Amino acid sequence: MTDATVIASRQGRIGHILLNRPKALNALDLSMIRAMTAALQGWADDAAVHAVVVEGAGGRAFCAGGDIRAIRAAALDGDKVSIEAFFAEEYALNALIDMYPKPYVALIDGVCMGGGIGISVHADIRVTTEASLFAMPETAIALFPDVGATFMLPRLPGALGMYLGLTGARLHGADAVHAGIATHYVPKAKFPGLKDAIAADGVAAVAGVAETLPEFSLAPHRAAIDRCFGQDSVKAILAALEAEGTEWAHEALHELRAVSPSSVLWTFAAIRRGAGLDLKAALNAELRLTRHVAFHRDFAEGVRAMLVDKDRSPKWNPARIEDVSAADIAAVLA
Ligand code: QUE
Repeated sequence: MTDATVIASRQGRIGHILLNRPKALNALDLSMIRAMTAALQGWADDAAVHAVVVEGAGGRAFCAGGDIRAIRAAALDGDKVSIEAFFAEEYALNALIDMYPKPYVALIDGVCMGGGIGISVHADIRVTTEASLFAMPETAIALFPDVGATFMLPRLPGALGMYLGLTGARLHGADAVHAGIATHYVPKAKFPGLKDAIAADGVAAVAGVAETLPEFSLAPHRAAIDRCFGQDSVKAILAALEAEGTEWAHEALHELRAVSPSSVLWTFAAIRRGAGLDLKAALNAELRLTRHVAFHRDFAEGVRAMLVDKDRSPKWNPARIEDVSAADIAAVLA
């Protein structure tokens, strides 16, 4: 066994990447981003490699995100260079996956959030199981849905992307296919053999084991999602949710009131802006946004509350969406 956090190997006609940091739910640190990038670049021109397959080790997660604790530590040290390196190289990897010259298959079993979405959603084939769990939960730590999510979310049906990006709502595997975040739904029991089947028969092997989808669990709320999250401002979204008067709307409102108020506002603007950008331009806009957001007091506080002290009781400043000044948000988005 190796203790490398990324294990890249050739297997028949495929290149295989195993994210191997299971205790951190395979969250990406800079060395893993660099190792993945190097493996993909090496296989891009290798005629013997027909496809790349990416998986997470440990059975619990594909990839839970990025090394956000390290970003917080760098921000508290005023270390702009490290923060820039992390996000620039992570987003370059996301773009490389999008433009990759051969099929890239993400086998997503377990948790797939944040940075995990970035190394899967731009892929040609994104396979989920009944145990997959997707989310863009960054408003909870006062970041914003990045890794190309400002490009991806506004392209989901209706206002689903705005709902997912602002609230961090979680989707199970089949729902992720309905939403367009994943492409195939395969029983977890068939996952162990899938890589070998792709190595032997090519990516068509995935369609061979895909199952019919159960119904979209958000189907009963799709109209309300569009009604509420399709509004032209965060203020109007809050008012629409209050007017809705259902349990679903009450829960969505509760989520929006719990996450960073400033983050809700810059996330709304970033997702709106991403609707008009291509992926490269969206990633560039995201990189500029990280230069401000990583140094916002809410980011240090959000990561403290969710990932460092784990008290899950962040003290946001300003504390309410209504108290955030438009000028502060405009400065972050500049
Ligand atoms: C919101 C987030 C993230 C999160 C939790 C949130 C996030 C992220 C992680 C994470 C999870 C496991 C790890 C790790 C980071 O958690 O972006 O290093 O081992 O990366 O509520 O946005």
